[in-house]
Amino acid sequence: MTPSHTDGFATRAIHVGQGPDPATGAVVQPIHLATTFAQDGVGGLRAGFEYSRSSNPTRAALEECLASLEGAGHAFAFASGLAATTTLMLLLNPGDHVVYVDNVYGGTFRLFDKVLRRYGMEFSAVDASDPANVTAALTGRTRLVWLETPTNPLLRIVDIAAVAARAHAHGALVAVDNTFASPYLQRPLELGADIVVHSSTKYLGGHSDVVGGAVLTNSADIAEHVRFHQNSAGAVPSPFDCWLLLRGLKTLPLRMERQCDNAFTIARHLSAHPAVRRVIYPGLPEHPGHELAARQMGGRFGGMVGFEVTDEKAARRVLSRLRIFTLAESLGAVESLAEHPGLMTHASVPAAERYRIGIAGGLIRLSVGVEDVADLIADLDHALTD
Ligand code: P1T
Repeated sequence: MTPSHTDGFATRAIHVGQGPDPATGAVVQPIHLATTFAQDGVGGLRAGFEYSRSSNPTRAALEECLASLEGAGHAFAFASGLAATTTLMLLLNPGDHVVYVDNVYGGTFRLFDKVLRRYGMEFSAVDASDPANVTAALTGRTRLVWLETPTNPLLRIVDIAAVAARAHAHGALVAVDNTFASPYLQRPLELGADIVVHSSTKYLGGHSDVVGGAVLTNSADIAEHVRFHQNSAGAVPSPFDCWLLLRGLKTLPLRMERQCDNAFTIARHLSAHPAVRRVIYPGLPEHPGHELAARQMGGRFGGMVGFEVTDEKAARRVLSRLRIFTLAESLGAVESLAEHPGLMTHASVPAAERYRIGIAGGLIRLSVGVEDVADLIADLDHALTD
C-alpha cells in the first residue's frame, strides 16, 4: 500500500514510512544496524545513505512517519527529548533571548537555566496561559518563544495561535513541546507554531521501553539548520530505538483514546473524593483552560491528571500505598504511573519558584494508562483512605 497524506491519522500511523519492504516483502520495517553504506565510486550513494549518524534507513522511516502525523514537511529524530531541545537551541546565538512558559518539564528548565545561560542565551519565564504576558516579555533580542501545552505538571493550557500571532509580529519563532498532547490530539504547526518538539519517550513510544525525541517543522530554512546540527552534534537515536518507536506509533490513536477516557473518568471521580483538595484536568469545566483545550485538542483532554492532597506527608503516604499505579517518573505509556513533581520530575526547579507557579507539596501527578479504569479507581480509593 502507498499511503497518501489524505489518509486518516490511524492509517498513516501504521503505514507511512513502513513496509512492505521492497527487497523482501516483510510487512514490518527492517532494523538497519549498518553504520556505513557502500558507495559506487566516491560520493556515489546508492540510496542516499552514507553514514548512520547523518542518516539511516530505519531512522528515515521513523522521521517520515512522524512528519506525516504532525503535518510537518520535515522531521528529525533524536536520542532523547532533551537531545532534541538541546540541538534546536544550537540554532540560537549568544545574546539571543527566549521567552518560555514558566511551567515546563524540570529538565527543560534545568537545560535553559543551568546550561544554556552559560553560553550567553537569556531566558524569561512567563505565565503564557495569558498571551498578553508573552507580548510584555518580548524584547528586540527575542528569537524564540518556547511553549508547552498542556504544561508539565500543572496542565495549564496555552493558546498556540494567539501566542504565535504575537511572536511573529515581533519577528520571533514559536516552538511547542507537544509531548503531553501528542499529534493525535494537537498539531501546533497547523495552529501557527514554527517548530514542534517531542519527548518520544512518552506517548509516541507508549511502552516505557525507549528514550527518544524529535524536532519537526514546515520551514525549509529551519529544517536545514536542524539537519546540520543533528549531524554536527550527533545526538541521534539507534536504529533499534527508531524501530521501537515505529512500532509504538502504530497504536498511538488506540492508546490515546483509552487514556483520555480513563483519565476523564478518574478526574471526575477524584473531584468528588473527600481526601482530595483539588483536581487538575483540562477536561473538567472548572479548569481555566477548559474551553481553549476543547478547541485546541479536538475535544479530548489527554491522559495526565493532577490532584492535591493536604501536604507533602499526605502525598508521600498516598504514593506509598498505590498498587497498580507505579511510583515512577515519566509518562504516556500503557501502564499507569504516579509521581510527586516537587520531589521528583521538578526537583531541579528551586522550591520558591515551584510554589510561586503552583507546584504544591501535596501535588501528585498521574499518567493514566490503558488498564481497566475500575481497577485504577479502586487503587486510588484504597491509597486515599485513612
Ligand atoms: O526524558 P526525555 O526524553 O529527554 O524528554 C524530556 C522531556 C521533554 N518535554 C517534556 C514535556 C517532558 O515531560 C520530558 C520528560 N519528562 C519526564 C521524564 C517526566 O516524568 O515528566
